[in-house]
Amino acid sequence: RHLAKFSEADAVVVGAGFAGMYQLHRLRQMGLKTRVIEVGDGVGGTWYWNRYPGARCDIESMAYSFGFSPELEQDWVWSEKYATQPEILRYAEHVADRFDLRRDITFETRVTRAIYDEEEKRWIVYTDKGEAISAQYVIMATGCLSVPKQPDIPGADDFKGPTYITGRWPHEGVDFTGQRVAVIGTGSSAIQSIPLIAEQAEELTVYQRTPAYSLPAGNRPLTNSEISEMKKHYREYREAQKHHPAGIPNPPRALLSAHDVSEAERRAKYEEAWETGILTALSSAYRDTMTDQQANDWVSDFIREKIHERVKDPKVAEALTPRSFPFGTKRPCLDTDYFETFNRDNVSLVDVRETPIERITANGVKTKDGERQVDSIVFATGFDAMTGAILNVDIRGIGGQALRDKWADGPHTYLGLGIAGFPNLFTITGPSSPSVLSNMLVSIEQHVDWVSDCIKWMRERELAAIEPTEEAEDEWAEHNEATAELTLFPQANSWYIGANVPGKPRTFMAYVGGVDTYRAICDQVAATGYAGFRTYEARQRKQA
Ligand code: NA7
Repeated sequence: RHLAKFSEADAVVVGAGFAGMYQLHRLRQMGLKTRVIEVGDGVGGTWYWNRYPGARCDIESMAYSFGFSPELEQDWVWSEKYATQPEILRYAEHVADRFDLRRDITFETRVTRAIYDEEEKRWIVYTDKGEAISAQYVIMATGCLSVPKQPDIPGADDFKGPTYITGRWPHEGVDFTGQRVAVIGTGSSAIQSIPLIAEQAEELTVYQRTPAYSLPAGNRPLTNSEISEMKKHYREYREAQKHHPAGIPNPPRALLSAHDVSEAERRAKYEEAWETGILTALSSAYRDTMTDQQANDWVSDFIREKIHERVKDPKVAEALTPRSFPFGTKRPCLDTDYFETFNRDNVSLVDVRETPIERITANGVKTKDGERQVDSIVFATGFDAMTGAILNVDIRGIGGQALRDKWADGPHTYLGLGIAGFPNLFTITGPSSPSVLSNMLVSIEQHVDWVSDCIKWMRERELAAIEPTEEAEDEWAEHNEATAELTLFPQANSWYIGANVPGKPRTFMAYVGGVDTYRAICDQVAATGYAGFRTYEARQRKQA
């Protein structure tokens, strides 16, 4: 294809979400000419795309924010315990303005290919606007949940009315007043949007395949004293985030096993955790919740009882109760009145395990019980997680090897940061890093800092390229698997494991060893001169 433009940069960053923005800021501080390429017409990534009703973060707003700039964290004022999507987007825009990031971001442009030139030890990055950029480094800041899973239900194209995907919500919003609406899916996105759609729509039918564990968020406005208290101690808090397994230090992880206490004590502890409305409160109530079946059964049963208390019709309550996987092995949801919504007269639940969707028709959704006519369909069916956005770019490394081929049986990386055979290509919160099992902002900052320090180290030594060795990658994969096997995580058919996308290879794609342990490992690798990586000098082939 005709190239409209050829340019040079030190680094190309793909994506202008929180990861891409901070990466740009860091590289610019180091004096690197950096280009960010972004598909959307604004910054914010996840918070740019997910504009469905009720979209909020499931990490407290004062914790889900950048820690790299004490001035930023002092100036910015969050309004609620859990920020809404528009507020987080405003924050992202504020960050872009504050650090003058937009001048290096090319919006409404997609990176289509990235080809490594072994001789030059540089990447050529191609965009859909006909630009080719030669760059020494490519940093994929493409997000873990950024490519919505395409509707995989037969007939999806036959439907005459409008369809919506939660992760690609129209910017102008949607008014469901007077409509019969179908929502397909009951993950976080569905659980957040269903109560609001139910208030607006004439009739709402929810198609559920797997019920979710959801805890009441207890969302509320933040008080001035809470805000000033956090701001007084923000530095210590950021340190605590770094040394917590999920980057969520409150409430702290218990030292006791669930087996150490009486049933009454456990119950009281669960009740207390439930009341906090914090995503990790129940899983950190006892140290063995995610590793011991009985410990997990206790807390899972506690949540199941709560669902039955919240839903009036016992049959509907049971249908909404998760039984097929242990609590926490899929990311739990936080909700505001989700289960109570099924007590409304205009809301009904279809359990598609009992009555599978046969197809979508011109006028509605057909199961074996017949066709239900609807005016709009909302697909809250999730994402091609962790690898989708990376593999959407045709990436070719040493010897022309395609990343898609290398990852045909699942993603292989070293630390979720680098990929053998693909020098100077870094992934922010890449597969087999803790990423989605943590407070993303904490993981993003750690990765961006690590990548930036690595590049700085290379520049000080005038090295042209760095890549992990195959051995390091294999060892990391083994360590990942062994760590996951010590937990209950592999029991769930989750997107952590690729189970939600038909045909996707099944491998556990997140490191379960904790952000704290992981950080220590990454720091150790850096401190030992990037052990597990090999480096290249500019003109010579290989160096030990
Ligand atoms: P999720 O958590 O992947 O949820 C997707 C939901 O859609 C889930 O209930 C799926 O059921 C359901 N689904 C997917 N495909 C189908 C089909 N074909 N038929 C019926 N139901 C289907 O995505 P979310 O956007 O809600 O949340 C993603 C993350 O974003 C979340 O964890 C937070 O961290 C933020 P399944 O469970 O696969 O049986």
